[in-house]
Amino acid sequence: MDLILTNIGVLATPLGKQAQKGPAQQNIFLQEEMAVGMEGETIAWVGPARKAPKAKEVLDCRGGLVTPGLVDAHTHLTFGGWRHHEMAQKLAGMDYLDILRAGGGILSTVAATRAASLEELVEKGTQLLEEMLSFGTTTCEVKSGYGLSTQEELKQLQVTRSLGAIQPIELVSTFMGAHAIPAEYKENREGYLALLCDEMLPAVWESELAEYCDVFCETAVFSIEETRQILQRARELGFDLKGHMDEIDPIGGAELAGEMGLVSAEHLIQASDSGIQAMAKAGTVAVLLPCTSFYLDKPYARARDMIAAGTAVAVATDFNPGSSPNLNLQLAMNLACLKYKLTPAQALTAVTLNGAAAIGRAEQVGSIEVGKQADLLIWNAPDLDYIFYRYGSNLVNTVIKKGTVALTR
Ligand code: IZC
Ligand code: ZN
Repeated sequence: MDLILTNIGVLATPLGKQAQKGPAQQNIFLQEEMAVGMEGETIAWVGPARKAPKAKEVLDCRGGLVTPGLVDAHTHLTFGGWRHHEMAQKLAGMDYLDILRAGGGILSTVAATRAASLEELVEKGTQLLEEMLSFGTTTCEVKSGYGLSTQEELKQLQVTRSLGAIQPIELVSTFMGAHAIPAEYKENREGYLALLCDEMLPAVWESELAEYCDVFCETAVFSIEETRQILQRARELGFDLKGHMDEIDPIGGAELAGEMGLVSAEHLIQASDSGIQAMAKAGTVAVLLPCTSFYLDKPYARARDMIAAGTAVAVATDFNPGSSPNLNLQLAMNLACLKYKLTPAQALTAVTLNGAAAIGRAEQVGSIEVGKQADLLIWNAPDLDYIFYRYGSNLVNTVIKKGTVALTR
């Protein structure tokens, strides 16, 4: 054994290689006096501490909680500029879509991202990922969607590719050219849809820079019919599919997610009962984003109804410069507990195994089991309840990524 974790206070992990839904979302492995052994990048042994095998290196967890590394299944991580100047508009009562309609919001980030060089975006992304790692994120999905032209989208996706190669957090790349209609197509929606379907999607697929395709299906952004058309084209090319659905207005996004069998649907604040049932039937993971509800002062998604209906629930940050300028997944965990009323066990599953399932990584990460990648956290916490209770502090002590200590605080 290369490395063994001893003196673990409590080991807490979901189990399995697929999303845990319904009652299973609550069924985590929770045990004191355990040890975890690693060989190379892989978990090689899990069992009672008294039976722990010998190892080249021993890491004393000093009675702390150990969990899988956190999986942030929804971020818009690479962008130019910030949007703090929208604070005054926000406080004066303009909401998210008002700001977008006025040419700000996403479109102001598009201008700043187009103006930034690839190197500048990589530099900025590196700093953000360093901060994320310190909060315990070891795998992270990253969307494009601030380029909105073929060349600029490819640039943004290339930034994600470069970032994945130079720092420890593993990145899963999503193409989101259908994030907004760019200013130059304001009077020509059809033209932008044609560009997306006939040029951007094939070029991105050809580039192999993205695995998923996502669409912002929302009032004044992309309609249900447009979303269906874009996702259908993406599916024909070979992309796996996601959708920003029913965030602000209930327009039938969850129903479409179920009908088309998307891998995940995100936000779902306004998802209807029939939409939730359609997702449960299709096995679509609900990726819920409580930091966005908090920041936009909107209602919270009906997480418990979703679990009761048999839909797997994941929780992510939605880190982006507009509606969720927070990259700390621990805060999302606290809100999931306090606002969605998930139990600590359900919330842990939501930010580990179910997050991994939402981005097609449940066979590799998201739980502490022999054969899985050795991505683990040692917490400054005696047990699982504590990390959902002590909100506002960074409680991660040590991050282990692929069997190597990536960070100790
Ligand atoms: O930049 O506002 N919701 N897209 C959909 C976002 C938030 C990101 C943004
Ligand atoms: Zn988003």
